[in-house]
Amino acid sequence: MSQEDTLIETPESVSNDRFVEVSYDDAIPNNVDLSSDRQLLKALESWHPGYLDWWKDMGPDGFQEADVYLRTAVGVDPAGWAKFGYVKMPEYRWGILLAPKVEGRTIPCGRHKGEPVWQEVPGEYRSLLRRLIVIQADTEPASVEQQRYLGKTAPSLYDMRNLFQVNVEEGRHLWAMVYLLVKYFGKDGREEAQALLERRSGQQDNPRILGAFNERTPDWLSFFMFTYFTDRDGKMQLAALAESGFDPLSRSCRFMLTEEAHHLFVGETGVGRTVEATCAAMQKAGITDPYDTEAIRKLGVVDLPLLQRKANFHMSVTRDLFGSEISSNAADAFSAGLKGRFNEANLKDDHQLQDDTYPVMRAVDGHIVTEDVPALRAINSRLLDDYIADCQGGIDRWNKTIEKFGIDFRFAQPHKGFNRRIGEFAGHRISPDGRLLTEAEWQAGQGEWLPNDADNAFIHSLMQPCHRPGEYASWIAPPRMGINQQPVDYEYVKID
Ligand code: BYC
Ligand code: FE
Ligand code: FE
Repeated sequence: MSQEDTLIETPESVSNDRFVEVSYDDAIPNNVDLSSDRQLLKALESWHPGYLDWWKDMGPDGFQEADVYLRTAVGVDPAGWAKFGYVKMPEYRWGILLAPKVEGRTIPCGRHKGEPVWQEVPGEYRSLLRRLIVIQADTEPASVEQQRYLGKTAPSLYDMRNLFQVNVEEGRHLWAMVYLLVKYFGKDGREEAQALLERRSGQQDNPRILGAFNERTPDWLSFFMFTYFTDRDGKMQLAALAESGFDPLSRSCRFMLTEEAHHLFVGETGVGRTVEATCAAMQKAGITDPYDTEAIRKLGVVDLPLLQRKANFHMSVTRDLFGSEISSNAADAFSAGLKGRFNEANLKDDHQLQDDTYPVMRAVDGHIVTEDVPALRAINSRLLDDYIADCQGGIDRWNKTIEKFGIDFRFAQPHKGFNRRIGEFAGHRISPDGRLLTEAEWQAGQGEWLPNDADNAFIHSLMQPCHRPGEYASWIAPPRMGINQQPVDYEYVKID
């Protein structure tokens, strides 16, 4: 059981007397005293129908009328911020919730370090700040669009419920960012809020902004890999934005991180349960060779090398989300105090980085080298390194399961430069073990490193719905415990 799970899935009752009450009588639940700002309320109320239309058009396909056992954020007290109950998704209470204000908070980094945080947008950084918020916002609906067809092939009602939980919360994250745009950025903020409902994941003429959010999430293995690896980019970026000197953004991101933990949990345990089903089936059939693909697939489980290829894909496209390792945009955002580093407050340096350097791995003249570059320009590189380290925990836990079954196989992260399209390694062909390759070597090897056609066809054949309470697909083990202490055979989604 991961820490993320224990952190998150327990609260049932709510006691938030120490916090601003969230009113659920309002159309838009909030703890930002929306009713006292008529202009803002009006702007959000006029955005709301478009949001609901987007949800109906681009949110989960089917199941919109089903009762889903969802948690809804009803406060921001860490000891009890959510309640659980059956909800039809279009009736989910998407609210605007900010973490409590920290009195006396100061800007943690950059040239304004130590000055009081901003409660209004600092004029000189307006467009830089808006761009960061828009990019963050854009990923939220994008992921819902990517995942919209998965309900139909859910391997259990438990998993289906988790999918929908993640989806409604990504919808709430969109609300969280739209609130900032509309409240603090006037007319162009309202225009950006509208554009967020118009871009579409994967659509050629009006795609989502960042690469990974235009990829397909065609099956449940992709979903679990996405929630483990790509939602973890969300965690890292939100943590960096939670350090922002623009206090409303910081408070917004701090509360979003609370919800994010469950998304990561869904990913980690989803992959973990898949690994478990595979190992158990291999053991039962007396198969010890993890590469005996044909025999393993006949058991209706996913061979471990295929899971590694899936992971390789999701890790590499997600690493691209950190932007160029060496970036003046990132230097500007840090120096302006708009975006910090991961764990900024606990880092032992001057938080201004004028004279510091940071080692960055690059491909130079046919070799992969590590060079010291000015730390300010290496902010993205550092966050990427922190991300890669953060990914390892779950991978180690998956490997423990494999080890327990005595199977000779271990998952590993590919080299940082593997399959990259953005940054230092874009345009280079690099193997998972870090060799610079010729185009011909890459073409010959890529079917072993990334999901190939046979893999995709096999996964497709496995994705058969299991929609009766307590039923789990052959390829995934039931969870150890249910949601909010319900049993694993609970009717998490009532389909009729
Ligand atoms: N694809 O200096 P550069 C989440 C663009 S996930 C396409 O290299 P910078 C979630 C870049 O925009 C977290 N374009 O990078 C997870 C720029 O374009 P412009 C999302 C890309 O600016 C799961 C140009 O290349 N939040 O929450 O330092 C489910 C040069 O930029 C890509 C954030 O990302 C790419 N991969 O860093 C649901 C936080 N990478 O301006 C939700 C906010 C770069 O020249 N965003 N470009 O047209 C940021 O902090 C930064 O914008 C980035 C890029 C880290 C994304
Ligand atoms: Fe999110
Ligand atoms: Fe998420």
